[in-house]
Amino acid sequence: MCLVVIKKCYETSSTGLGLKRVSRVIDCSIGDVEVFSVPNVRHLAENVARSVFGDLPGELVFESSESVGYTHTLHKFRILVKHSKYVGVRVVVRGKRAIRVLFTIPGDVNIRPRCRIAVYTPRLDFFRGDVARTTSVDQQPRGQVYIDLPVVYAILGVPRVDLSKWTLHIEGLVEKPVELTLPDLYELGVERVRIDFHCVTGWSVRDLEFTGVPVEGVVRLVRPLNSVKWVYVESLDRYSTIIPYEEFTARGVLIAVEMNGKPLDTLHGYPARLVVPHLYGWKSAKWISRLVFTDNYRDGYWEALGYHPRGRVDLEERFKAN
Ligand SMILES: Nc1nc2c(c(=O)[nH]1)N[C@H]1C(S)=C(S)[C@@H](COP(=O)(O)O)O[C@H]1N2
Ligand SMILES: [Mo]
Repeated sequence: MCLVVIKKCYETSSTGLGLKRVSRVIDCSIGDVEVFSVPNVRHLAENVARSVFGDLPGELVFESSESVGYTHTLHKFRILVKHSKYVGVRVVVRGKRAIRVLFTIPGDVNIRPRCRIAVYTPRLDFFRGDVARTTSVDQQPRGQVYIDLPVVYAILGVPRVDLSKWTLHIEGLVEKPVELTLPDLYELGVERVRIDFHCVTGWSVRDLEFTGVPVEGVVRLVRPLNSVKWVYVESLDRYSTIIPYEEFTARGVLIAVEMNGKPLDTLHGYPARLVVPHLYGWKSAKWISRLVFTDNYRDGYWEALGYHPRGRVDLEERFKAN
């Protein structure tokens, strides 16, 4: 148990984390470490922390554990630094094996990794063959429990929206970048869909109705270049996420402007949000302000905290695997 093999350390980042006073995230993938209890996991976290940072600035204490689906558990700890500052520690456990340890470091805490930092690049076999043909996920997905209503999340707070100033920028590697108002979106033609929605934490909701612009309409308008591999999404609250281009253009993906026949309410993303039914809910960014077509992977908010670059529900892609 004491022998920890750190396979790779990545530095990951998202602008949104700045609002949480985090300036660096160090994400270590570790080889096959079996853990049986929280004290076990704490010991492991401490070992990894020492090999990454050397001497620790304070004690490493337990904060909480939560299950993520049936397969994963996220254990949170803190390395206490004086004056109530701390470095956050997240250990991702799949089954009985710890697979990654992440450290969230505030700007005013002086602690530096001594290990070599690699650049995280998702495996490119994503782009070979197993692209979803449909956004509907049949039956009850593994590790999900159905509840009646979606839980509202606003990890960076609910932004104030002034519709007279709001536009959606669609840009990057495209022939014709555009900036769209809400009436512009309606003019592109909206469609109504009924979908099941799946949050990575394990809840799902059946039969939500959304109205919005199918992504095909947007793609026809801006004409992405052949080199595009990802769509990076930014929101007014500085939330962000990233979606493989193939999944973004799957049938049924919407830039939604209505839910249950009424404009989205403030909490659900007014004036516009993404609805990507076949990917876990964190990819369905609310209060969107910018879509950037790109050939480069880059973490969004949750991806920077270890969550999967793609997040397919049918494949249970909850956390990064390499
Ligand atoms: N801007 C923004 N978009 C977001 C989130 C968020 O915190 N901020 N949470 C995500 C997560 S984790 C989920 S499950 C869904 C939840 O959608 P709802 O709040 O409409 O139920 O929104 C996603 N989009
Ligand atoms: Mo979620």
